[in-house]
Amino acid sequence: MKKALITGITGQDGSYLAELLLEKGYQVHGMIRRSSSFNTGRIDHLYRDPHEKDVRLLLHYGDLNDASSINTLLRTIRPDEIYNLGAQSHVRVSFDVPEYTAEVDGLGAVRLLEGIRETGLNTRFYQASSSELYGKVVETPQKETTPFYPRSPYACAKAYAFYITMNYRESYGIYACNGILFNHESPRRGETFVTRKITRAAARISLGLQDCLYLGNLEAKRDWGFAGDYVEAMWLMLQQEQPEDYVIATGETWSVRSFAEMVFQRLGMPLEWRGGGVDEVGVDTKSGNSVIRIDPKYFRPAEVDLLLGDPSKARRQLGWKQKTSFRELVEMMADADLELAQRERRADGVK
Ligand code: NDP
Ligand code: GDR
Repeated sequence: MKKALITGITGQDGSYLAELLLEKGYQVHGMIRRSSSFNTGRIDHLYRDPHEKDVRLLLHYGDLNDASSINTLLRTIRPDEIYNLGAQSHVRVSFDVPEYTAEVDGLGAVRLLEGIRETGLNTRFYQASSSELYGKVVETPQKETTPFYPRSPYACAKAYAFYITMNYRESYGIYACNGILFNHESPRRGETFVTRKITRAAARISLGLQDCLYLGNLEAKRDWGFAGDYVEAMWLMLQQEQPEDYVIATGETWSVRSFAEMVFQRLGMPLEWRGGGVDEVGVDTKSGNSVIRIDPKYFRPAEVDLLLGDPSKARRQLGWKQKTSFRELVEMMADADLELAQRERRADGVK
């Protein structure tokens, strides 16, 4: 039975990847952080008491900032594959905690790679690289050969992780790949990322649980796919003859404004925009209420204006193709958050 170690298993991607690897018959080990509140909500449905028979999902405390915990996990688990998904993954927050972000997102990768090198394990390594590496537009669509231009402490930390992964591959012959993944979303997306923030708020507004949603830059454009499709690409990258780096994207780009329009439309609130700049509002044309307002605190010191990926190498070499369209993604997220808001309203009524 193949053994995989996932860092960041409690996150959006970690939960989908754990599902995929369990389906494929792997024994899945996840590194989790000690937290004073529950942080395993996304994987609770996969978890079984380890005292039961044939349990294939095993969780271990550790931290990407703690090399000793990493080395202990590598020595005891001896994984065939490591997926390094753990990160302080919020770009805006990385401006507030730049040093911490560099530690986890940058040095975390080299701690794992050094662990593989030191223990001499024949472990394949996946690094969660990001389209944020492209940052300021140099060329579109962005592909594996497009130069990087990081625009945030997050992207700078991920640039170090990208190059150290490449360097350990070239220096020590470790099978190590960078997946340069463009934004991918799902009903499990963290609630402070813009897509989920919009679907969550729109659903609550549609049921009268909330009045208004505050956003930052509506003009930013992103290449948004479905996380469930993207974890398949991570696995495929580690099953090839040669380790290489791949862009994973849809090849379409949409603005934050368009995303919001589609979500509010789906939930029965067609939007009209009035005013401009920081005074712009999104009005629900049915109720006449201003349901979207701008709060400059969500603007970033440096913004990534446009991301649009070219996934043709992944299509050609991995046979990977996205299954879920942008519209299907919007509807999946809006519908899931409507259900969640309905449950909240019922729970409120019971109180
Ligand atoms: P999430 O923010 O949902 O999950 C991040 C995970 O990292 C969580 O499990 C978190 O644990 C864990 N983590 C945070 N800090 C540490 C630490 N110090 N040590 C160990 N684990 C830690 O991210 P996603 O699932 O969306 O993304 C997965 C990876 O892919 C990240 O590296 C992200 O930067 C990268 N990426 C994501 C893209 C996207 O669009 N989603 C696109 C490109 C790259 P806890 O639950 O305890 O907080
Ligand atoms: P991003 O995702 O920075 O692309 O990083 P996010 O959803 O945070 O922002 C996307 C764009 O929306 C604009 N925006 C807002 N963003 C947030 N979070 N909140 C708001 O209120 C808001 N209003 C407008 C942002 O300015 C930005 O342009 C994600 C993360 O998952 C990274 O870990 C990953 O590497 C990249 O995607 C690819």
